[in-house]
Parts: sequence; C-alpha cells; structure tokens
Amino acid sequence: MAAIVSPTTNRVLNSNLAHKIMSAEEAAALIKSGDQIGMSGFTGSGYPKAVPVELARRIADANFRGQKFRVSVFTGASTGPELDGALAMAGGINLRLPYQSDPETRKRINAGEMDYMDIHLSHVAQFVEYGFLGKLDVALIEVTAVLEDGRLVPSSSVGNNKTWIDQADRVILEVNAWQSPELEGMHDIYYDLQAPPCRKPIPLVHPGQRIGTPYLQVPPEKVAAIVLTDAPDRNTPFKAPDEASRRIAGHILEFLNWEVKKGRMPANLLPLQSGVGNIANAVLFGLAEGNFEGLTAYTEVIQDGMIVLLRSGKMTSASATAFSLSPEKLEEVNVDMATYRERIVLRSQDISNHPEVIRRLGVIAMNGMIEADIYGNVNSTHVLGSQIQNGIGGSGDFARNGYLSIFMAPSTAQRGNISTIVPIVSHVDHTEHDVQVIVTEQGLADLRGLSPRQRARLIIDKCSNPDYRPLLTDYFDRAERLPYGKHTPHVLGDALSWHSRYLKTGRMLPQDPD
Ligand code: 0RQ
Repeated sequence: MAAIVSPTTNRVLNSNLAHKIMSAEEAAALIKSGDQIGMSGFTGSGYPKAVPVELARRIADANFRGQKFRVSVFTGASTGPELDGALAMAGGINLRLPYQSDPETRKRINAGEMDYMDIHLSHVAQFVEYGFLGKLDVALIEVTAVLEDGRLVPSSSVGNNKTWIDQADRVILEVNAWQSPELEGMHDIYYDLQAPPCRKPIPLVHPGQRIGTPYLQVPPEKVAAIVLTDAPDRNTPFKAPDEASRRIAGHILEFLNWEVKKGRMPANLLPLQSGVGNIANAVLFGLAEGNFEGLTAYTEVIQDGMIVLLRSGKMTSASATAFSLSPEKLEEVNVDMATYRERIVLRSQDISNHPEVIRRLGVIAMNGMIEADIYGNVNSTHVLGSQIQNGIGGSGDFARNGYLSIFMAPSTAQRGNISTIVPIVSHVDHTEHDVQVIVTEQGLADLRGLSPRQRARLIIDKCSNPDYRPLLTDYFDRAERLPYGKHTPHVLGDALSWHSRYLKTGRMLPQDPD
C-alpha cells in the first residue's frame, strides 16, 4: 500500500494532477447545460460539497437571465443540502436518480417540477454501463487524497464512483481535507465485474473479505479539475429510540432467538442488513443490548447502532458502501478510523447490494416501510400512493435476495391518524412474494408458509393497531364473503377508501356518526 496520507500534508501528491487544482467556481464552469453528471455521495457521506453549490449559483444566474440551464444528477443515494438542496432550490435538476431524502428535492419532485427515477441501487451502475441511461458527461467525485501515482483514496462513501469515473468523459475531483486520512485502506474496489456475457462469479464468501483494491483509478487525461475542500459530511442526528422502536426491536430479537433455537440460523445469526431510518437504527441498538455474539453485517450503510456493535466486539466485521452516522458518532469514528479500518469494508454499491452475494451469504434483510397490506405487500416509498418520500434504495436488492426479509414500522403514523396496516397498499415496492416477516410495535407476523388468507388473519391480529383492528377484520370478513375470488379476497370499491378518507378528513378512521 502507498504511504498513508498525512492530514497536514498536501493531499494531491501527483504533480501532473496538482496542476489541475482550481477554484470550485472555475470547475463548475466546465459543466454545461444538459450534461448528465455522476456525483459521489451516499446517505449524506462522501458527496461533493463545493462544486454543486457553485453550479447551483451559475444555474440560478442563467435562469434569472432567462436562459434555461438544467443538468441531470446521478448519485449513489441521498446526499446533502450543498448538493441536492442547492441544485433543487436553483431549479437546476432535470432528472435525478436513484434515491434522495432532501426536503427541497422531495417538494420539487412532488410538485412535478423535477423528474425522478427511483431505481434499485444495485441496478444503477450497470444501467449506465449498459448504456440504458445515455451518456455520462461528467463525474464529480469527492476523494480523501490523490496519491503520487495518481490513484485515488475514496472518502466516506463509495457508491457508484468507480462507474462514474470509468464512464464519464471528464472527471472533476473534490479532495476533502476534512475526511480522515485513516480511511486509506478501508475500501475494496472490485474492477473485475464485466458486462454479460463475460460476467464471472463474484468471489465473495464472507462479509469482511477483500477481493479488489483500496483505490479508485482514473486516467489522468480525464481529470478536468481538482478542487480542494475542507468541509464535513452532512450528518443527520438519529432520534433516540422511542417506545415503539424499542418494542419493534424486542419482537425482532425474540424472533431471531427463536430461529436459532429451531436450527434455522447459526448462533451468531447470518449477515445483517439494516435499512435507513430511526427504527432500523433502534433494532441495531437492541442487538447491542442482546445476547448475540460474533455478528457480521453485509449491508449498505454503517449507522450508529452498528458502530456500537463493532465497538462492543459483538460484531466482528461489517461490509457496506457508506457511513451514515449522527454527528456525535462520526466524531468518535473519525478519531479512531484506523481501528475501524480492520473491521469495516466499504465497497462499490453494485457489490454491496449485489443479488448474487446477498443470496450466497444468506443476508437477514431488515427495512422500514410506509405501509403494508393485509396480504403482505409493502410500500416503502409513497405516501398516499402519489407522493414520493425517499425511494426504494437498496431495500428491494436485499428483500428479494436475502435469507429472510423483515419489514417494520410503527402500527400508526401522523399521531395515529394513519394506519400503516391497510386493506391494500397505495403503491407496491415489495410484493407479497418478497416479504416474509412484518413487525410493528404490536407484534410480529411470520408469513412463511402461509396462504394469502392465512397471512391476512395473522397480520391483522399481530401487527395492526387496536384502533384499526376491528375495521380491518370487518374489511376482510366482507371480502371473504364475496363470491368472485377466494384466493386473495378484496372489496375493490373499498380497498383504497382508507387513503381517500384521510385525504378528505385528515384521518383514516371514519368520523363518529354523532
Ligand atoms: O414523517 O418525518 O413528517 O414525521 O414518514 O417515518 O416512522 O420516522 O420512519 O425514519 O424509519 O423511515 C419507509 C420512509 C421509514 C424509510 C421509511 C411518515 C412519518 C414520518 C418517516 P415526518 P418514520 P423511518 C437501505 C434501505 C425506503 C428505503 C430503504 C425509507 C416519515 O425506511 O425511506 O428501505 N425506506 N432503504 O410520519 C404517511 C404512512 C407513513 C407516513 C410513515 N403510512 N403514511 N406518512 N410516514 N408512514 C438504505 C438505502 O437504501 C439508502
């Protein structure tokens, strides 16, 4: 491995590339209206922080002068206010993919002002490599350092950076001095994933295994600009686990213990995947307080709860594509990155989320949901059928291919005015075929081996909120009495009436007759 980069020395060690250092404003001027840009960034880490802000300024100026200036932005997943926020605010994004969680971006998408393609995270790199999404003009990538020989030390996320650099005509690098130099050696970039018909098996048989190189490679002639930054990742604080999250975590722990007892899983479980959000994080905290030892993770993001598991020694290794930490945890991890480097591997997202590897390792997938219906179909992305919340992210990669697929949510949302267990979901991300377990604070429904009607009774009894349970039972009883289909009975005219009622009255519960 090349010399560790010192935080006090210049981080652009290649003299040819050092000539390309310029201001963010100059670098942004290299981007043209209509460009498709592959940017780094995954769940608020490792995204470029200076050039997007300057680009947003240029776009706002151009728009002010009546010149239409818009770009398409592809990333790893969500980013930060300096990227998604700034560009959305300037009205500068034509098409955005594959995942976002920025309030301004969400607002613009739901107002119909911006196109958004919500796609499985494992698909993104190959869609670009196969030419499905057209040409990539620019790669704008944050790195920790440029080594003497021109190789790049990735930063706190990998995402699709390898593909963006390979596919784009020109590359703009942001070298961020804020990123820990001890990140060097944590990454594993796999360069042998060829396109079909030449694709070979990915030789990964353990979450902590390394099969590639710690560095990104870039042909020097492609580098159009290097911008020096010193700015922190956006870090979202997690809400402290509340009573509902703690109860959800408790049900999952009890279930996992049962699976071990039944001999369906080893005592140290199988590699864990944990989705984004407060509940997923609470489950990890629950595991940290539980009795499991020797855990591993094959997941997308390293959250606070996973750091607690690694630090306590209960988790031995974790594979992901990015960090997604609260500000406090990030500080703790950044000063001790060398210790974590031994036990965390950050990979490209087409490997961290690869169906082949997820199926081989037997990953336990645990993801949040917006709502589930009585048959086990899950909506992870849309509020009331039409409004995007975040996106499917990697939940589909893991749910379809995992050893076990668990979805969780509190039984109600919006102060009890919405039931998260509904007669029929208003949008489907994960069909009944990809969902084995549903959990709310009320209880856990193990759907394996059950027919649709058996699943409906179990989900209503175990997971629904008592305020909504009689209504769900009534719906299902009426559906079962209808003559036209006894396999997955529905009262079609009523199936979405709960959502419609919420739109009209602000509550899914019917008004009291008096
Ligand atoms: O709204 O923010 O206004 O209070 O949705 O809900 O309960 O805080 O839950 O933070 O765990 O997020 C599905 C969105 C859950 C997330 C989702 C409202 C609720 C609240 C957030 P407020 P909570 P969480 C790997 C896996 C898809 C991507 C994925 C997600 C807000 O888990 O984005 O799994 N998943 N990736 O009030 C109306 C309902 C609602 C509702 C919740 N039924 N109707 N509003 N809300 N349920 C990681 C990656 O892929 C990167």
